[in-house]
Amino acid sequence: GVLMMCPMNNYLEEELNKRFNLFRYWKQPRPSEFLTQHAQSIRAVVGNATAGADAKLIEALPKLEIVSSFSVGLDKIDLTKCKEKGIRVTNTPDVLTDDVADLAIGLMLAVLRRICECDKYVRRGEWKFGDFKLTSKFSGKRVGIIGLGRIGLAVAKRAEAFDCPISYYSRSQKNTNYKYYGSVVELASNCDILVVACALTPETTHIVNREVMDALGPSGVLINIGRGPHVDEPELVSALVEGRLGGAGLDVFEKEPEVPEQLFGLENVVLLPHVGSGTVETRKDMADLVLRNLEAHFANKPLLTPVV
Ligand code: 8YV
Repeated sequence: GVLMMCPMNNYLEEELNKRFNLFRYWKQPRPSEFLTQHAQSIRAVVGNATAGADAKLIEALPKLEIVSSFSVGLDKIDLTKCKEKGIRVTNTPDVLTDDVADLAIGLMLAVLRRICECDKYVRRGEWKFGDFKLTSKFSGKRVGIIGLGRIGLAVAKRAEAFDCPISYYSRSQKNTNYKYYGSVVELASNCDILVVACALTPETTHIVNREVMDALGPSGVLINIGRGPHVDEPELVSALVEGRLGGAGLDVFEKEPEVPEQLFGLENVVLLPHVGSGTVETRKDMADLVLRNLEAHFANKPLLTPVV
């Protein structure tokens, strides 16, 4: 049996249902009774960025062999526990890199050029009463990236085409010509646009704190396409409300789908409902990767994208 944790993709759900004995966790009225009842038959869990496999779930499923995540992020999976118990883990890297990096650039342009506000201006019929006010140029702005992994590099490559000087922070310096800063505050002090593109771990939780936001400053822009908890959200809200930060483009939030309402009235902010990988093409590729990892596992073949 395969346990799907929450609704994520219709094609994936249909295919899992065709190929395996599929259980839908979110449809269970009594989750803990359900787990006790099927503990002996569930051998795989399919999770995503919303619901993965925490210690409690893993403990409840003694026959669990593999957790296959419909996401590149692994923050909802207890990896230590999986290692301990010999449970394999897979994710969906690479196939979503382009989409997430594209969206990061989209957010930069949307925030600086006020694309969403301009659209509202036209729809509200305000254009006939005067031109929209001037906005800020994107090309040539200094882009700082936290985390130079697959997605961070793809953002860098795109921003380079806009003549943006690139710098980055990561745990260790990478083999690249981009400028390295050994601290996030230093990076933020030396860029105009700061992008969060690292994995969420205990070390990177609130990696963008008040000090970092103040270093970015009143003309700086924060772009978060990582995870909500990378940013101290109450501090972000007050920095934006008080004008200590120039703007923000956010695809992720601390308590999704809750978004701080104080942000709704700010025109220097663009808010997206966690859609970084949300294209028809990429979600299909992610689903196929989950399916192929599960098929490989149950056929005793090498996994395609193993993490553990
Ligand atoms: C997905 C994501 O939003 O890959 C990730 O880490 O956050 C996303 O691609 C999500 O898991 C889709 O359900």
